[in-house]
Amino acid sequence: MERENSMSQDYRSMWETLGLDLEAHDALLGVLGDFYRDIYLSQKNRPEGMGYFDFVMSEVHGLRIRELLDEKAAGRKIIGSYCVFVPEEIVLAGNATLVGLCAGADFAMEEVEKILPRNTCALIKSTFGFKLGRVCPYLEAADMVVGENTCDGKKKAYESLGPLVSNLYIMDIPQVKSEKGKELLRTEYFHFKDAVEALTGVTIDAERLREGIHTVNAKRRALHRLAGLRAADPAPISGLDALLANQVSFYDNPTRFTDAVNKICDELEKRIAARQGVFSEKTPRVVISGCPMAVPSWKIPSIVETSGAVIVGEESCVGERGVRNLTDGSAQTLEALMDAIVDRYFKVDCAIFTPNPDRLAHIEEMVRTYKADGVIHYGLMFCQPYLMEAIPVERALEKKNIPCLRIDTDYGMEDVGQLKTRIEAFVELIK
Ligand code: BJ8
Repeated sequence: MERENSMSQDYRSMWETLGLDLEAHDALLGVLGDFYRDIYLSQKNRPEGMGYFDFVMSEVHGLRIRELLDEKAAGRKIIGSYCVFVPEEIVLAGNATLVGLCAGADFAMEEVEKILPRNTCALIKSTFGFKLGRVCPYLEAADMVVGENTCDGKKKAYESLGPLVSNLYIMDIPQVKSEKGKELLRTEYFHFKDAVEALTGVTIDAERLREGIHTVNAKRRALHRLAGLRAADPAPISGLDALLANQVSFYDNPTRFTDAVNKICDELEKRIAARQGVFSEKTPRVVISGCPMAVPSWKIPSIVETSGAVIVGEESCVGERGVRNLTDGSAQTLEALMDAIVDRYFKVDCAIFTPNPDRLAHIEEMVRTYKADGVIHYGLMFCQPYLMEAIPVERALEKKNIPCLRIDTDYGMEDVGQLKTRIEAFVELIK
């Protein structure tokens, strides 16, 4: 107990040094803790390996921040990002650590709406809320924050974020999958490499980059393994827990994370062999597709999995869209390895691309692979790319007799009752 007290005291002074608003931060952690207990810890039959992720979440603003500050003290730099187009391979090769900064909760909304229009998507608003409310230790610890020109909302919002942070780096992202588009991505990734080198003072050579590729590939392979095991019926892990693993991948030390995921996969393989699941066999199976779900946006998965269905895959940047392809690390030269990175990221089928047929093909492939009975399309209100794409996605799926439910929502809780009714009806339909 004494040790716990001194530890939390230690964290408080750490948060204070980072410039956090302690009172607001306490309130945030309080709400988060309750939310986590109600949604996560109340689940039945969880794999034991989830204990690791519970621990990481309980220390997400504590021990992990302490580790990052220790890394900084030892000369390493921290880079924050809002998008899976920021290549972690390059960051690691430059002796820096990448952390995800997207947030999945409303905070300081009154302040946010003085800077951004009300009809901005919840993810962008949340980014500003965490900055204006001074409650995100990751953002405050970052030596560089990377904003990317993806959707209109983000790219214009970064113009307003610039004056609020001292270290914003903007990366341009193509919108068309053409040769010209690929050339733009290549140019931008070389610029980014230069910027990382300037920040860290480390020259990125082929060997360092190959090592970075190796580390990130191992992490993605572990997540592929986890995803593959979810094809089993009964499902050996809940969608909520699998989502949590994907969310933690944005914060945790990559090598330690890879080990934890592989460990849980070992356990899941045993569960599958013993036909043991978190839900009974023949529980209706759902793929979630759409906008990324950053911590703690657990509203939809929690409703789905308390309405008689299990989520077996996420077509999302916090999920398969973000991790699905590996980077070829076999080349010898720095140029060729950089090209391999460009090739890998150019396949990310974000809805900001026009046209974007690969995403639809991937959703259908996931339905087949994970033997899903239907798709729930998750769109954040005012997110034009995903809401626009939701309509052709729904039509194409229905043509193939794959039921699809389109949900437009935000981070608020006002629509929970209505969503539950719609999701329960959908689960009845796909049974
Ligand atoms: S690669 S999905 S992480 S841009 S929800 S802010 S799109 S208005 S998050 Fe994304 Fe990169 Fe694409 Fe993935 Fe805009 Fe939509 Fe908001 Fe969004």
